[in-house]
Amino acid sequence: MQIDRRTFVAATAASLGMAASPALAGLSKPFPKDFIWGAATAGHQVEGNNINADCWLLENLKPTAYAEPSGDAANSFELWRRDLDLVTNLGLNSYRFSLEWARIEPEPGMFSFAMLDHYKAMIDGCRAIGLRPIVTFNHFTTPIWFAARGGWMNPDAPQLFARFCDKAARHLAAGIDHATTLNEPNLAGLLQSLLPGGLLDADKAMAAAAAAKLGVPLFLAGNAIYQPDPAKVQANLQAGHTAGKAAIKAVRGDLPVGVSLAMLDDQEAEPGSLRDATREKLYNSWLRLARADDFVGVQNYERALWGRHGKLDPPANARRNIMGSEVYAPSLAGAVRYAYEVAKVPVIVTEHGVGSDDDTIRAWLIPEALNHLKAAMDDGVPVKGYCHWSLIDNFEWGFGYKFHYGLHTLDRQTFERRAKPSALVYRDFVRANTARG
Ligand code: IFM
Repeated sequence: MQIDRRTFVAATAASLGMAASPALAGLSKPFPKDFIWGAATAGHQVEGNNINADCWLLENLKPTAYAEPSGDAANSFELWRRDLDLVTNLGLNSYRFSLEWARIEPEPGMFSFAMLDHYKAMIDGCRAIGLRPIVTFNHFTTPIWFAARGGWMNPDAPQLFARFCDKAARHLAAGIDHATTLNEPNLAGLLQSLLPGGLLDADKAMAAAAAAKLGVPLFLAGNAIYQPDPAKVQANLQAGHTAGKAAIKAVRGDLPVGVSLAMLDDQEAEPGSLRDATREKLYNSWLRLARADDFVGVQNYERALWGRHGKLDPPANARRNIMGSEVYAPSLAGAVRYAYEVAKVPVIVTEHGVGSDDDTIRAWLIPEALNHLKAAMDDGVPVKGYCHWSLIDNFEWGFGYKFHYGLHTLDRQTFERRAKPSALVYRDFVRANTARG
């Protein structure tokens, strides 16, 4: 029996318990054929046994602010080929992953060729099956020795990071498609308005325990929420981005380099709201810095409604993520539009997704958000790609394995990955809405 595409789409949607949406039926003007369609992970969250990293030490400390240690994670250090297959099975053309600085430089100035070769194999492995590797040079975690020298509070931090970028780029840059230096370096400020109270104190106590254990004045992890001098950390991260990018560019000038920023879709809920002041505080200096980059990475998960005195509650009927925050499909496009307005360089969505045990929310969100993203592109915003966070359920930092962002489930004992229905929705959207030929 022959079925036409509309019937097929409706049948697929019905099998997923959804009505066929215009998103699945195909956009009138498709995404460009060279659009980057990807899924993302980060080393510490999926590799497992990242024992020289700051987070590993903190996860296994008393007191710790972590719900549980990362342990084996998804064992992607061994099983990365399986991960690449998951990406291609969805019909995507890109994989975003990160280098683990602590593996490559486990002691200051001691660089491991074996570990560089590991990441080279991943990059070559992507290329061999037609995937464009988007490589994050640093996704939060730093080596224990770096954190024990004060982390990003250390005035030497930018140069230490640039030295790592230089070594990594010499080994790896040839095969990389797009590189980002840092992941969400603006996050600490943002987290203070997003995370449950009490976490800041727990983070501070944990850092103090780590410093005492190592006999150093300050232990500051790459993902520390509590920072003794946030302005100094921001200045060093910005200098680190600039120096790291220069080091990568010195090796391969034509490699597109950017930085990935955590961005809400900030909306003005009433006149005189704190929206613009918040944008100034959380993103603008980074977005201005990104004007000198090849692209800016945008990572969006929610919107924020700003009133005169602070953030307002989401509407009562809002869909919610596992943290209780609103899941608002147009938020991605809103954040992307603002990033472009200030940075004025092309955008790559390096992360977008939802933390939820209810996969129907993810299945709803993906096509809806992508339709809004396409509308922004049709309005002239240059968006080069979209990477969904995350390829698989993984170690969600302080929340451990309780929070699920994956397109695939993860069995933590067998390491089996299984596609969720939302993964198929993403696959079908890409298939139906990308120009061919
Ligand atoms: O898991 C994180 C990722 O490491 C950075 N961006 C947000 C994700 C979901 O919280």
